[in-house]
Amino acid sequence: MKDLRGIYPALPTPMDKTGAVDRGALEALVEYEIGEGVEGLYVGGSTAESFLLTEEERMAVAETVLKKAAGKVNVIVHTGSGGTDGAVRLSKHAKEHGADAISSVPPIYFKYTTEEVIGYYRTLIEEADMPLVVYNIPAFTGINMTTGPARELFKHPRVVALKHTNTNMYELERVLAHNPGLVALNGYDEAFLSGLSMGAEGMIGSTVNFMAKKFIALRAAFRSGNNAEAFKLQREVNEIVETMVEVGVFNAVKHAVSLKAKIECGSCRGPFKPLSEADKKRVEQVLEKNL
Ligand code: MN9
Repeated sequence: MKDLRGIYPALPTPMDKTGAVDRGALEALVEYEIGEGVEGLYVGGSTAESFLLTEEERMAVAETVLKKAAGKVNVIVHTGSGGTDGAVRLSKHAKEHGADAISSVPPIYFKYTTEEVIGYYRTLIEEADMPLVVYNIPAFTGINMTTGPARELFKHPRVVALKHTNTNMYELERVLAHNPGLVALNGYDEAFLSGLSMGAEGMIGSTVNFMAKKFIALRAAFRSGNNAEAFKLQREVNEIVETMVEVGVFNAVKHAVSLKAKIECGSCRGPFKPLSEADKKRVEQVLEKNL
């Protein structure tokens, strides 16, 4: 089993002027991230606008990243979908193309019972025969996997990691305490230091795309016990995150990648609204001050 600990950018999906997926830009981004020293890539998550892409596009994105990464770093492919069948197809596809693990948010929109949610995850694991990273993001899905009976899922031997996109650090610590061997990857970049202090052994984040080195330095400061430095770096991150969330985080990340990595990512699909010129300026200024 691959060691999934580490710092991962949640890759955006670069799009050209017509709104089509730009595979060339995505390849360039994969190369850039590996050069920045990340330990893995997270493909097709929230930042990738996965729920705004067709199944074919999601497969093309996963294939492009897996081929370009060529085993140099871990690749986790998010295969979560509105329904079990689609998620199984995406998971089998990820396996065929060499992903190290699949990952999924719980099934969204309809209100499923906990048994149904756990059943969904079990089906993905069994049908794709893959290790799974549970993507817990209750603010988006309305389902919390780290509290109540849903936590049973973490007992499954092939549930190897949790993407904890939640600021409840007590729940993170409790899930880890009850499931030795489970790897936690922090999901909110603005809470990385808190996550580390409660047992996370890495992170998956949208802002990693353009400041991986800052997160690597933050982790190093934490590990060496330099709390003041770790906190200073987290504060700089948070200045950036605050502005980005205000203007729309996914478009802001795409803009920051075009500035820092010199890779044009285009705009997010609707209903997301493209950044105004004033918003772009705000992003540029906050990066200049804190990067
Ligand atoms: O994948 C991202 N989650 C979401 C991780 O966007 C839902 C985070 O990196 C956030 O974008 C970031 C800003 O809140 O922490």
